[in-house]
Amino acid sequence: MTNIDTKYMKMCLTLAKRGAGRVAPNPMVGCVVLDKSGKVVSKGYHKKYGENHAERDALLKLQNNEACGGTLYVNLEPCSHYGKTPPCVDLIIAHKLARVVIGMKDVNPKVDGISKLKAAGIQVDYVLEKEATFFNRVFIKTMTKKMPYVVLKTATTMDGKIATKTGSSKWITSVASRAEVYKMRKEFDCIMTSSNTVIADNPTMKMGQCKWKCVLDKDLRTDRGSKIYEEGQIYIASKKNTPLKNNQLDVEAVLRHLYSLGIYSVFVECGGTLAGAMLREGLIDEVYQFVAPKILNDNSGYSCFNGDCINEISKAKNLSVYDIKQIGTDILIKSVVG
Ligand code: AOF
Ligand code: ZN
Repeated sequence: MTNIDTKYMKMCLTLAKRGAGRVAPNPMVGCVVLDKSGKVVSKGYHKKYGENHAERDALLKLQNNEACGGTLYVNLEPCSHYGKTPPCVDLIIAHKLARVVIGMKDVNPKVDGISKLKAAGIQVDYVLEKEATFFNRVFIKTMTKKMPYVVLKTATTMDGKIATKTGSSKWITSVASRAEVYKMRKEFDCIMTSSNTVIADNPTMKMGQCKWKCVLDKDLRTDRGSKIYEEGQIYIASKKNTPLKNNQLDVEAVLRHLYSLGIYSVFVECGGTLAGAMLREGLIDEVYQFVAPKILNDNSGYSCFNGDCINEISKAKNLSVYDIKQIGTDILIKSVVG
């Protein structure tokens, strides 16, 4: 791995990011093509679901044989199957590239591009594999598990509380944090919450372009006049349409159903009971936690996760923080579960 390889793979990831929000369930992919002398002759990315893959987008811009003997960088193994477009490997081979540098192997079982490239005498190398894999974590989950990617948002005091014992919670975080939540919702296909949250807070959960809202309402206790139902496509999961597990709605079954509706990412905003149950069941991929500089100083307040009875600290869930930023007076911590 050279600095040059790293530089162009980073460029692929930056290009790929432009497709965010438009390519799901496909991955975000970017591509950079260098000629024999190492000069960049083309760039491309996967713009929209169903449209050209990144490699095709880049290679079709070439006029002559500029890429012959050159290097192609792409953050995902080039495809070898006939899908919405013909295989990218065939085009790479036709352009006579000498080397292909990829970020990660494709998890799509239909794809076997690396061996096809090698069989055609093209050198294949990996670079920034960890970064490229993390970058397409939503695609990896949806492709391998046939389940939507789940991010749980919570907003707490510094002692991890979401409300006082009387249920008072407005507002823990600042106006700026709440505006950030509104922006976040747009990045997901669906917002999910519980009947408890709808009844206790009557939230609007405004979402801009986000298409779906899912309310987990086992006994259909929520009032259809609640603000959450004012906009969006609504899916109410109740015991009438969802199996039960330990006398509660089987949230995994709900998520599978959402996937069958074409929902690939879910943003959960709820209280400690649902958050705790989902964490216990291994249904949360990431946590976005807003922490306000407030301390409740009262153990009988409500905690953001309340789903387990743990005696040993070694049994606590482990998360990996990948992003921290200050939003107004609060801090936003983004972390991956596990
Ligand atoms: C690539 N480059 O830019 C993308 C790839 O439905 P299709 O025909 O577009 O095929 C989708 C599959 O192709 C997808 O699941 C993934 O395996 C691969 N996506 N591959 O080489 C790209 N978007
Ligand atoms: Zn392709």
